[in-house]
Amino acid sequence: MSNYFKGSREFFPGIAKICFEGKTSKNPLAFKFYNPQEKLGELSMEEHLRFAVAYWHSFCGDGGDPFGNATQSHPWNQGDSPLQRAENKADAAFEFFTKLGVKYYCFHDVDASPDAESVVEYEENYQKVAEMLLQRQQATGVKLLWNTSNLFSHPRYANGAATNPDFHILSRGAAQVKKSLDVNVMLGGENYVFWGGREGYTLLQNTMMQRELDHLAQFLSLSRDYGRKIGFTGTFLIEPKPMEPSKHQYDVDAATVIGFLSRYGLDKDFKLNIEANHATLAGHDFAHDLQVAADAGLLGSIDANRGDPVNGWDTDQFPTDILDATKAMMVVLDNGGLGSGGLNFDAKLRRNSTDAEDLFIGHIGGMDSFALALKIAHRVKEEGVLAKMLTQRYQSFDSGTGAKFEAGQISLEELRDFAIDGQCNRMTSGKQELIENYLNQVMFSL
Ligand code: XLS
Ligand code: NI
Ligand code: NI
Repeated sequence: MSNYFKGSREFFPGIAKICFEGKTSKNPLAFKFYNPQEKLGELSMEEHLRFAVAYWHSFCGDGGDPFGNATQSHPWNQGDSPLQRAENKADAAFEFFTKLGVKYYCFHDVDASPDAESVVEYEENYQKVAEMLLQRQQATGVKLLWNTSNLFSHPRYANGAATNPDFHILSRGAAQVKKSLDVNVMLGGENYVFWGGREGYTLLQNTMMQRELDHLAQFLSLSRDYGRKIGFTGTFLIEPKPMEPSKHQYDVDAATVIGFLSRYGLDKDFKLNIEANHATLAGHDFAHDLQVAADAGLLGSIDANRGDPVNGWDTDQFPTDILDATKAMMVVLDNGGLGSGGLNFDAKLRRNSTDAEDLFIGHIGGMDSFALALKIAHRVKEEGVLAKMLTQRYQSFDSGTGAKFEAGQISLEELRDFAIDGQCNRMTSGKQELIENYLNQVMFSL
């Protein structure tokens, strides 16, 4: 198996395989911190981080925004037919994955394959593209972290897919999920994602919210049953997001999705795909939503990106904030990793980033940031200072009456009697500044 794939033509000429050169390197096309084989504990960086490239932003994005046309034109979008262009795109994508040294990728059905109005034509296109992708996976060893169906771009989905008030539209969404699951199994996908793009509503007075939620649960259950029937053994993932495009999205944040999954008995097959920029749009820290998912045993995978604190929308920037990434990696390490999940760069170049090398530079920055964050988080875990502080902070529950309380062995009257021992007005410092300073100190020591 060759680890370098070049299709009939090279789409990133002049860019060679990206190598690790260390933190003093001045080469923008080299890793400063991401050294794939470097071990941290039992696992190498590559095994801890399981990076993936997102097909949609990297190979379909063109820099266009609601106020202006495309700024980035891609050579792979030239070709006589939609399927020829899809094949060019696949060549460009696998050239990019292998030059960057990323082992996983993710895609929506219509990122990779030409969309069609007719279900049958859609399926035929997708089947042909899946064969192209399989061939390139086999040639390079690159694997599918997850695929998903785009149930939000086409006009038919203006009122949602699984929660559309029109059953005909729901069925069309189901046809897409069915085919995407077929393709997933064919490509050996490790997870399958549902992002509820337009599953939500804008006007309560024309919406039967409870009925829509029941439909969503039914849609997910049928998808799960079909996936299991055809041999999908991976994890189904739901990706929470609070707004954009809908006003009231049903999958607002991790806590909401966890409540939904357990209410409908879906929490055995579904986990969460937490995206940094979605967590911040919901008014949370990235690490908060990761922790909520981890505490429920449902942290499945990560869409690694970041928002801009000044903008109130999903800017999907490459993650370069080391402290933020460190806090995320601390949760991931405490969770014992991401299992079959990974870190997918759901991130796009800025509108004014127009050189071919910029796509590499964006990913290199994201990979270096998470590599450094992993090193810091690993060091913090090894030193055990924070773990010790945490144990001490809660030690009054470790023995005596506190332990009985946790075990459900005392009454409210006994709690009252415990309170009169005189210590119930004491103050204990949470040491916030000390912890913040400590994290910075570890960061600068590496
Ligand atoms: C959009 C989402 C989307 C999902 C996959 O905001 O992040 O890209 O990751 O549908
Ligand atoms: Ni995402
Ligand atoms: Ni997003």
